[in-house]
Amino acid sequence: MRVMPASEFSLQREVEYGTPEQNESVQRIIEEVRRDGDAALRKFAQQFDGVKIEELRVTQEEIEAAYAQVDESFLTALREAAVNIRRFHEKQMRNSWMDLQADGSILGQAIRPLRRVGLYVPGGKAAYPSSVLMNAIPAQVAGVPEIVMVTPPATAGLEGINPHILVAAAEAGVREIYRVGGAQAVAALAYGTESIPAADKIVGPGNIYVALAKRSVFGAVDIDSIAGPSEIVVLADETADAAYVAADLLSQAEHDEMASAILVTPSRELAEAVRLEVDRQLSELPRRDIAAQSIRDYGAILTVDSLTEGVGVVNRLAPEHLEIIVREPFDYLSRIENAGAIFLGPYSSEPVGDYFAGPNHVLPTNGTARFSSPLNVDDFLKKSSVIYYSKEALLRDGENIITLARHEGLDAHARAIEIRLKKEGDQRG
Ligand code: HSO
Ligand code: ZN
Repeated sequence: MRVMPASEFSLQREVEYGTPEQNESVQRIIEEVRRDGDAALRKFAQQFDGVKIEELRVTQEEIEAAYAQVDESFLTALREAAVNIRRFHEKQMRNSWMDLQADGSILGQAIRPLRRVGLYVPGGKAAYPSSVLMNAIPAQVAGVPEIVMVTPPATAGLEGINPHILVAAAEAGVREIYRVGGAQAVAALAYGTESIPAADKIVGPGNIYVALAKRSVFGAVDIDSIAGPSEIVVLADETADAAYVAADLLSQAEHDEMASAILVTPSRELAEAVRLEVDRQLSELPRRDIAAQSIRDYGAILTVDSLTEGVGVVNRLAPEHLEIIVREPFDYLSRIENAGAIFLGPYSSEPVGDYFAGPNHVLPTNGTARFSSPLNVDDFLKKSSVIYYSKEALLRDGENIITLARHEGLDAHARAIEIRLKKEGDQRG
């Protein structure tokens, strides 16, 4: 792992917009699904997944069979995680509000859940039950009545859908599951087919085809942000345990070859100890090929003169995950401006947040923590403004409204107010 002064480092990361061929093929798939509906979904399942599909919807019996295939310990852990995730997201719930003014007017905001949300779950090795919980539970807490899941008909190395994914979906309250993946699944959720009614929003990670399809249907439906490779920055001082720091860096590096794991520290001793530890621990990892490449291409140990300088580096990197392992971690919290999730102290290892603590693990990547937030209940709510004007208020404000409307050359606007002022004014006077 390279060690260098932070001032010499810059993280070069490109947003993936796909090749022209990939974009073209996604457009073609979307158009075909719009035109041929279910028939197109069956055709693409045959073509891309090598599966002949009879029934698109996963049956209740299949979900029950999935329960029989997962370990008791998995189910227990999953359920406890779900409780924590639900409890955390319930804190985010907001209520409609109405404000009664002295003149009898009422202004407010009506908050409503989205009606139907589609959750994409990828089919490859990255079919994570934890991500099913993280995407579905906030929607459920928001009160979304229809949460549906789509996932490719065969999960890497398995005949059908990974039973752990089916169980996670059922535990998160997803009652409608379809075996369809790729760009065709996104198109089905956006525009609807005979068997799959259209949704209002599509969330969840996927490969480049899924990402391009989501970008393309955005506008017809809402989408979540498009996740880039995982990132972790550890800000640590000499009190940190090098083995812990190395282990946490590797926990993200193993996600994929383009994941980025960075240590920022004023301690030369820690820098050197972590460098050695990363190499030692890497050799023991089952996913060492992925992790090693990630560490080589996107990993770094950045030395700084002080923790204050380190905080500046962190804010510039705006990492998805930040761990602060220093003597007094809370002293630094208020100075962190850009980070998706902040883990404080030696026991808040990132996997605690990935799986269990309760906060969402769908987080802004690629520097977008500068302006966006973790997936949350608000992502599944929308607001309507509520306006009730009393007669008194209209008589008071009418002239101002007319002035602004005439200024914009919108006479019909002005008259809509005038007609009322005239009638109500006459009655009054
Ligand atoms: N760290 C990943 C989420 C995840 N980790 C899922 C394990 N499973 C992205 O934040
Ligand atoms: Zn992770």
